[in-house]
Amino acid sequence: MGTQQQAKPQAETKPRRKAAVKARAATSPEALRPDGIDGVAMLGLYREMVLIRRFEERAARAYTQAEIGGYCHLNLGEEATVVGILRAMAPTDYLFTNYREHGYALSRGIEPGRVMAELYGRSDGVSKGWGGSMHLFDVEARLLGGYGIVGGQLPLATGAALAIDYRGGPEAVVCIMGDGTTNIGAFHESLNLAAIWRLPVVFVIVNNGLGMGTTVEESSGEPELYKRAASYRMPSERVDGTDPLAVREAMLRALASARAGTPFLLEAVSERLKGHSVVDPAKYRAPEKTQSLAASDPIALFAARLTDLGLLDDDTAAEVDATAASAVQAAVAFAEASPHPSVDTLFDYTYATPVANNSHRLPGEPLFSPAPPLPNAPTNGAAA
Ligand SMILES: Cc1ncc(C[n+]2csc(CCOP(=O)(O)OP(=O)(O)O)c2C)c(N)n1
Ligand SMILES: [Mg+2]
Repeated sequence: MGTQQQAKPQAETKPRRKAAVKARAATSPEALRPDGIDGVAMLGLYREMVLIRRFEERAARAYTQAEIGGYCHLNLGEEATVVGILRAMAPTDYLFTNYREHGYALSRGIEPGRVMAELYGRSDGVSKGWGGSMHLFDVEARLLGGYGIVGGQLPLATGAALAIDYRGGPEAVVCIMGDGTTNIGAFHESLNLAAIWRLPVVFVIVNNGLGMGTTVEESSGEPELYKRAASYRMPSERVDGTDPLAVREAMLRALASARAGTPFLLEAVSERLKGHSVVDPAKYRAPEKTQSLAASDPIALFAARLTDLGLLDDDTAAEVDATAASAVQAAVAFAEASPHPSVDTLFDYTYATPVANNSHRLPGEPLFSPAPPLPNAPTNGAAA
């Protein structure tokens, strides 16, 4: 698909930054890459995609059974993009994403039970039950959220890349967003800063064609979103998001660029197979469009490809499916057995500064009541 390689702006780089870039570039890209893709690895990608699919279908069911509260957005149709991105990342790289992130957590290797328990709001969840579907967070897996505010993750990811740059580490940051997010101010601010500071970050737009019910064409002056990078003289590329191998290869190029000090914008194009969230029946879609979605199903497409290559037959496909189904069943059992978090821990992970764990106190209320009077403040009855 399209590519757009641009010359880097020749802004003066401070010596410290130059040293950091040199250290990153000197780290062998091979050492940072996962193994190449052979038949076994391709089947592994397929397994991951099927696991995400079964997990999301089960999450949808649990949501309609009121086992899951809050909002719930699924990666249905984006499985190839998810696994392609994750397979290109080194384990030491950091990942930021939005609220549509269950698949990213699973593909990052987080136990399905811990992800499901978080959706159920239970204490064994990745965010100890206080985050829910939109706020999965796991420092060990270097998954730094899960954000419900559209675009909220972009400045944070840029800041993380700045921290890496200061330390001179070999890591990179990957920041996922939807197509609708490219019209948020933080998109411009983050890409601009990443470009001028030459930060090790890859911004990935998962273009599923819709921001809730609004199409990319209706919302974007430039609907070929990867071209937005030109405003920052940042290299960019558009890739078929239904092809996990193409996504992985594009992502390896993007990460190599970012590690060498040139941030990258990657656009992966796919379809959102269902509504914006579990409760959205997506009635705004034309019936013909809904019917044609099956042709963009990345799992069916990859299965056909693996079959052609002689890597998948009916028995193997059935075994992959059964394995994923039983992993998801075990995840649900784990979530159901996990206790609800204690109300005493309500504020534990909310504020950096200590706040009394008193669930009757509202955030922002003064800690000590009544507040002491201000010096020189008029007191009741005092002459003005
Ligand atoms: C700042 C902000 N504005 C509006 C919303 C409501 N909202 C939630 S998701 C969404 C659409 C985002 O679309 P996109 O970036 O394409 O991501 P997708 O849902 O398709 O993955 C909107 C407008 C929000 N959460 N945050
Ligand atoms: Mg979208």
